[in-house]
Formats: sequence, structure tokens, C-alpha cells
Amino acid sequence: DAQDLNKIKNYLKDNQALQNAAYFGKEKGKNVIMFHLESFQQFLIDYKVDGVEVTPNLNKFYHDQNTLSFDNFYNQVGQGKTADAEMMLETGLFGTASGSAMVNYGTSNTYQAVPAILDQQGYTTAALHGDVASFWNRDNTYKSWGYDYFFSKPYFKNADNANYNIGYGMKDKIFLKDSAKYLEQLPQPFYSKIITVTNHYPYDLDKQNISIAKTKTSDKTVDGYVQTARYLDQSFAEFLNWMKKSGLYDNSVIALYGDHYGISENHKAAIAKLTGKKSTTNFDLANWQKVPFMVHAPGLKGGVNHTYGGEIDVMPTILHLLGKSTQDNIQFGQDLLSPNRRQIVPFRNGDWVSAEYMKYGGDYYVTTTGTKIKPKEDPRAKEIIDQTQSYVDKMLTYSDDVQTGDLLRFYKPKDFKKVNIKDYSYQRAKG
Ligand code: GP9
Ligand code: MN
Repeated sequence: DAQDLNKIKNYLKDNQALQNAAYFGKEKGKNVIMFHLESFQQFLIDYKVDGVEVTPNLNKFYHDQNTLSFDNFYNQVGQGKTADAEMMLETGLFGTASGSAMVNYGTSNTYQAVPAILDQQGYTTAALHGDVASFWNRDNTYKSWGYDYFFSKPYFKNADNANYNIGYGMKDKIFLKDSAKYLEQLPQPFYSKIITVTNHYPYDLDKQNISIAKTKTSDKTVDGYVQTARYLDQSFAEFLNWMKKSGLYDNSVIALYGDHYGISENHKAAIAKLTGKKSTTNFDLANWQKVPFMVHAPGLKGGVNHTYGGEIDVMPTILHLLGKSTQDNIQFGQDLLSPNRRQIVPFRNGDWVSAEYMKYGGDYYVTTTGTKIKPKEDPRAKEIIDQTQSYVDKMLTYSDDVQTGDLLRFYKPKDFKKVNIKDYSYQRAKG
């Protein structure tokens, strides 16, 4: 109830990170493209198979002088996978300990999400994805989040053409080409999220789209991963070319994020082969959870940023770049550019990574060296580890309280108007 919310609000206030004056508001009024790299992991950046770059275009974007690239950024999803990533990025709330928060709470809960916040700052907001609108309960949840438009399968004429489909939906190159037509008609400034899907388990790809050899781990659901990742890379490159030709590249923030791991921890032997190691420890598996997060804008002071963070931190990072403070929002992230952020990354199962130590799969390590430690034998480390664990447990519990108790219905950020889901319809107009 409202008392619970007050306790949470005060805790978050006491743990708030400062804005970064050098970046705050630098991209105010710019369009935003959130580009969802399905199942794309950080290890693919600058990765080569037999000397061939898997993702040359993403690598170039990652190293661009106007791209902020985070190389200690982790996925924090639970069973909700893509849906948990979307929940964290749009609301600053974690997914739930089990199930998908979008499915279980997306329709009925009150949210104060990025699309609604930016809508109220004069933005038009749109989500684009080639799957059916009801997958992960997106159609209902997006209304709670305040998306003006949701271009889903019925909006894509090629959606049912077998030649253009593979795995979970339309091939990304086709989807992105058709998506461009919707983006160029959006009133500006717009906030858009584009969700790709071809790079998805089990990573099948038709022959004419294959442009790199499979890896040779002999794990058949792993060895195609580099092929669909390279296809995604080419799809992104084609989209970027269109952005440049249409002029949108010069007045837009383009943020890329991997939503979660592609190769799960059950493939330890294959992971060892892909990373050139004899075996895979829990230290390796923690780092295996890294996904890319990159933000590009013309003139943005770029570079590789080593801060330890994750998907929960994207909302304050993006909104602060757009000059929108989040100090009045109930959200669990800390701006990745903040000078005093805690650098603690909670995973959904209560494990965590921090700048000093990490806890993963029941083991503890020094983060920068991989040295395994036993907290019982190291009192100083134990003190820090215990404090970190209680912070992680509190953040996850409080976020679950907000979700399961729908606590945001008791709250309204200053200068925010409550979202009325009846104001939204995503049905494709006939004709
Ligand atoms: C489904 C697509 C894949 O529409 O987003 O979702 P995932 O299986 O990654 O959660
Ligand atoms: Mn996904």
C-alpha cells in the first residue's frame, strides 16, 4: 500500500546517483532510436572466426568517436527474457523473480514509463516488431507505457510471406526496410524502439543469407550463432545507411542494446571453445552475461566506458541525455554516466557483479582479476560482500513489491499526467 511505497521512495532517494553535467541535456529534443539486438552478447564485439570479423558494422559503430560504448554492461533478465529487458529499459523496474512481469502485470498495473514521459515532453512514440502484437502481452503493456503507435505483424505486408520468414518472425532485413517507411512518417521528435528477431535460438538461417562459416564447437545449437549474428550486423548496417540517407542519422540518438544472452550457461563446453579456454568457471559465466549497450549521437563525446552497470540503468541514462531528470521517478537504475554511481549490478536470481567483487553460481571472485575468494577467510571482503548482498536483495524485493502490489497507482511524479490506456489503439486502420 502507500506506506510500502513511501519506504521504497525514501530508499531510492537515499541511493540516488548524481547527474553528469557534461552529458545532461546534451541530446535534448533529438529523436531516439532504441535498437534491440536480439540475443546479442558482448563477446561478439570485435570477435573473429578464422580471422573473419563476425560483426564488422557493429564493431565500427562501437568504436565510433561519437558512440558511448559500455563494456561492463550486463543483461539482468529472468524468465521474461526479451520482455524483462523491455520492462527494465522502459520503466526502470526489474522483471519478476519468475514469469514475465509484462504478461502478469502489463495490462493492469500503473507505470510511469519512458514513452509516456517523452510523450508529455512533446515526443511521438512508436514500437516496431514483426511478431504478433499479443506476444509477451506487448499490445496491452505498451498502452500502460504510453506508446502512441505499435507497428506489429499486421503492419508488415511481408509478414506472412514464407520467403521472408525464419524462426520467430520476419527476417530482420525485410522488417527493418519496412520499418523505415513508418519511421520516416513519424512526427519529430520521436522515440522509437525497433525489435529484431532473426538472431534467436536455435539460430537457423537460410543459405542465401549465410556469409560466415559456423563455429566448430560441435554443439549444433551454438555453431549457427555467429551466422545469424552476422546477418543481424548486416541488417543494422542497411538500416544505418537508410538513417544516413534519410537525414535521420544527423538528428537522432541511436542506442543499441543486447537484450540477453544468446548461448545459455548449459553450453559450458561450447562456451570454453568459443572463448579459447580449457573450461568455463562461474567467473566466465558471469562475464558471459555481458551484452552491448552503445549510445551514438552526432557530436556526442564517445569512448568505451568501463562502469559496471546493466539494463536497469538505461532509463535514467537515456532520459538524462535528453535533459529529463528522473529524480522524481520510482525507478531502480543509476545513470551509467553518473560520477557517483554504486556500480552494483543485481542479477534476477540474487547474484551480482560490482566493481570490486562478484557473486555468481555460489562462488565469489575479485571482479578485475577473476581470483576466487572465500569471504569467510577474508573479513574485509566479507564486510563489503555482505553489504552488497543486502543492497541487491533490497533492490530486487522493493522492485517486486512495486510490481506485485501495483504500488505506482499510489504515486504520481511531479509534472507527469497519469496514462489512460483507453487513449491508445494499435489496430491497423482497414484499407
Ligand atoms: C518474440 C521475440 C523473442 O516476439 O521478441 O522473444 P524472446 O524469446 O527473446 O523473449
Ligand atoms: Mn530476446
